[in-house]
Amino acid sequence: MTGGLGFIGSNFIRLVLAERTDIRSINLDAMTYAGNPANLSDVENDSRYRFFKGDICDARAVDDALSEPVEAIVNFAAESHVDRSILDPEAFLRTDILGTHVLLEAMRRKNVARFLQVSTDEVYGHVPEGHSKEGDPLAPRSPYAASKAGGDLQVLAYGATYDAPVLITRGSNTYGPYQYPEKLIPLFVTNLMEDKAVPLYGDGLQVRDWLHVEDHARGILTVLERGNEMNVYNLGGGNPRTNLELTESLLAHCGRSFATHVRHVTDRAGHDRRYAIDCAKARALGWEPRRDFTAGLRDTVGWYRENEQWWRPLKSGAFAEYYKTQYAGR
Ligand code: NAD
Ligand code: TDX
Repeated sequence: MTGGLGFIGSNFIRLVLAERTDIRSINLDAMTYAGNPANLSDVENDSRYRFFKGDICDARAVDDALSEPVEAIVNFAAESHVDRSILDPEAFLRTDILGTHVLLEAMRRKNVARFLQVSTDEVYGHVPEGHSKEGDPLAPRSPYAASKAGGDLQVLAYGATYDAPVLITRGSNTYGPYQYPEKLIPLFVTNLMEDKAVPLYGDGLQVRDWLHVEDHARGILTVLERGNEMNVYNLGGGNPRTNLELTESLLAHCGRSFATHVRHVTDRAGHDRRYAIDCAKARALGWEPRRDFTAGLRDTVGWYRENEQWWRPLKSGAFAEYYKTQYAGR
């Protein structure tokens, strides 16, 4: 798999090592700012796990990682943060589109039996009402979402043109342990722990559907093992919340008040108001989210409280510079 030092990929590897004793995992990751070896420090010595440092856009690095035969490629590697895609889209086009292409070519060269592309509900764009189904038109509205949609379209085109054994999952907003603290939940929780205000975009009435990372990882594994080729599967948490509601919950967990710890800031450009997906197809494979959102959020806040040594170093250095660029004067 690729991108296994990131948030969802590392949780996926941990799940597979724990629950599929017959599966070996090879992880190709470029170690960008989001790729963190500490995410897998507990399994790095497991003999069923092997790490290759390399870029998915580099065909030679991909071939090195595929020097022994593999049964499947699961592509988690991506530039994944919408706000960064607004500041600097090029890296998104490169990894999320070109990188996907390089992996698809490697799949063909090496006759890999299955290719799963990890995608996102953001490719459907803003959904004013109802729930997006897998066959709905793609209408991405951020450079990130457009790059992911470009990746999805290539994957499906390889399926149609070369009869390639491809699958796609489209997950909703994911939360849980080991999430880089640029995304809403870990950013807000760690800011509150540092006694800093949290930057809420616009009116805070945007709706996101929250999925625990263990449920997301399990959904990807279910589709990998039981999904039908050339099919897309939505994986949603079924926990729609406005950012305002979520912020209130996080403030309560951290014992802070709205008046002192929320800073209203200018809205994100092109900010999608609502995502919502229909997950009947994935449910028909036997998958459903297991984690209750109230308990999942409480446990997640608890994890960041107990793992300061994991997130504190991430918030200094380059992140502090990014934070200034993204939020100062907003
Ligand atoms: P992340 O940013 O935490 O991790 C991305 C990983 O990919 C990092 O380890 C990074 O080093 C690696 N990477 C980046 N560019 C690379 C390249 N060119 N070559 C090799 N490795 C590279 O991302 P995440 O939140 O774990 O997301 C994983 C996947 O799931 C992404 O494809 C994302 O689009 C998708 N997704 C994320 C969410 C979410 O809420 N986080 C929801 C739905 C879908
Ligand atoms: O500082 C913030 N203030 C704020 O109000 C940040 C970082 C976010 N927000 C809002 C924007 C969104 O409406 O919170 C919501 C969630 O924001 P993010 O955590 O940046 O996630 P989002 O933009 O919804 O995208 C996420 O879910 C889909 C992931 O980053 C993507 O990788 C995934 O595909």
